[in-house]
Amino acid sequence: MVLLQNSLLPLSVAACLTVLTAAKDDGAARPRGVGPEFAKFYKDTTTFSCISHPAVRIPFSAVNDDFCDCPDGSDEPGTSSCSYISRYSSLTVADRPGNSELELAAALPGFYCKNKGHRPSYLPFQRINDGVCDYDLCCDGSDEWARVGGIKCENRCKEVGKQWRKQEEERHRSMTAALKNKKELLVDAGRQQKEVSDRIRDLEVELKSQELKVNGLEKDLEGLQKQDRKDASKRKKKGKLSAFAQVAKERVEELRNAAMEIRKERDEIRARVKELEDILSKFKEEYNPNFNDEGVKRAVRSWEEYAARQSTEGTEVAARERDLDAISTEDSENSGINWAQWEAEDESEGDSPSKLTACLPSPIAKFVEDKMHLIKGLLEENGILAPEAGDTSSESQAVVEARNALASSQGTLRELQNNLKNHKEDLEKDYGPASIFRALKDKCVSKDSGEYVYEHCFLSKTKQNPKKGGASALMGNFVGFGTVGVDEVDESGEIVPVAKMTLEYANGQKCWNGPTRSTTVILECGEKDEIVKVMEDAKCVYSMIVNTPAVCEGGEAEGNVAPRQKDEL
Ligand code: MAN
Repeated sequence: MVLLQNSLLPLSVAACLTVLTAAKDDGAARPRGVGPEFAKFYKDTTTFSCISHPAVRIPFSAVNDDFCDCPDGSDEPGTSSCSYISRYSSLTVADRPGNSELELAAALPGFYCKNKGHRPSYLPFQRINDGVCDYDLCCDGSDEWARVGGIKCENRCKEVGKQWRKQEEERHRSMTAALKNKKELLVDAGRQQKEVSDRIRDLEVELKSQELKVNGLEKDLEGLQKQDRKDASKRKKKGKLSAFAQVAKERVEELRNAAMEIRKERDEIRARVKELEDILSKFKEEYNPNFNDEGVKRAVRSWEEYAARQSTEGTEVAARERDLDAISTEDSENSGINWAQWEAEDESEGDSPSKLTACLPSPIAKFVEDKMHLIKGLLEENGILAPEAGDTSSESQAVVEARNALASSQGTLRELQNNLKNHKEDLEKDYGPASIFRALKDKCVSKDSGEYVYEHCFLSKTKQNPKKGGASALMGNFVGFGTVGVDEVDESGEIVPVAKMTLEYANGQKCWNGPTRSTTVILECGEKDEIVKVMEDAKCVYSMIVNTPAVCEGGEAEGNVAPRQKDEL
């Protein structure tokens, strides 16, 4: 409808009267509620073409006549009669057949408030002449131009503007500080990332050299063990011979002592015999053969026979004496037995495998020896062959030391391998845009709220600490980044959904009769890291609003940003 249909409508009358009176300050007169950027559409004061639908033309007098003629509401910039048309969300209006959703999108952002002394803004059309002074968007009070119910909204732009400028200055200062802090975070994150890359490089070098060291020590141990086995085998055999030699030596000693004892007794007896023989010799020489004493003559004859027998044994006795002289000495050469030689004797010739390998060419001998040790080890491990007594206990100090050195070196190698793995995994991990959260990892912030002090440790965990004491509840461990749509009021007062970055924490302490605790941390740009608000959206399902410079826009100038892993490695 172009013409006024209902003259009873007071707003319509007022609208007709004020169609061109409201916005004259930008050089040309503009209908009430039209912002300077839309002035060009209202220049023709005879006919008005709807902005988004220029084919729909109406007399200019129908602009701001409090009746909605244009599908985009552009003919009513200063009244609320087209306010059902949304700027962002489209509506289907059943009583307006033919109007598609697109056609119903509003062409204008709202009612333009000049707000002289402050800053202009657009007020949602439904708030025009609603009897409420909307000083938040229209500090000059121009939205209540019809004075519905006698309301008069005074111009408060001076004080509102002053307050706003103060807030803006603070906001600007805060944003400047936030950006400075963000840059510091970026630099810190870049430095930390570089440290990880450098450490990986160093670890790779260390690992290679440690591998070589372990290989060398393995070979050393192998060689020493082999030598040890040989020595043990020698010792074992030599042991048997030594024991035998020891016993023999002791026995020989006993016999020699006995022989010497007997020789001594014999010499004493000999001395006595000699004494007797001398007596008898003298008796033979001195007796008187003219005395016909048969007994004396028989005794002399017996003596003469005895003396003749003795002289024939002389050489035999001399030889035995020499033997006894030799036996009596402890000097091994003279005693005829070289005990030292027996004790040190290497009887490896008695070792049948060694005997066998000794006949083989050395590479084959080595192969056979290795195989034999392997088979022997297997048989011992499986209980088929009893392990050689003192196999390990008889290990030489050199082998023990080599084994310890190898074990310690292998431990260091394992440590290096784990370290390298952890560092590589860390480098692959998501630390957010430009890896900025690397600089915040494990940093904790807390907030006193109700019965608890809540704690948020970036990329680590969230916690609920009871103020009255008692155990704290883990509200989740970090699982990753996410996004959430949050409704925000934009500059024109419209509620618009905005995507916010989140940090997700899950698998916290089990809730009695409920799920395990979890937290969504919604990140907002702020000068410093702080928890702004904590909510329990459902039983044991929490959300926190956390301010941090890390999500403020900008600041990623070259040099601040952590290099990408690919470039880095
Ligand atoms: C504790 C707190 C609360 C939670 C209840 C559930 O009191 O962790 O946040 O709702 O346990 O029993």
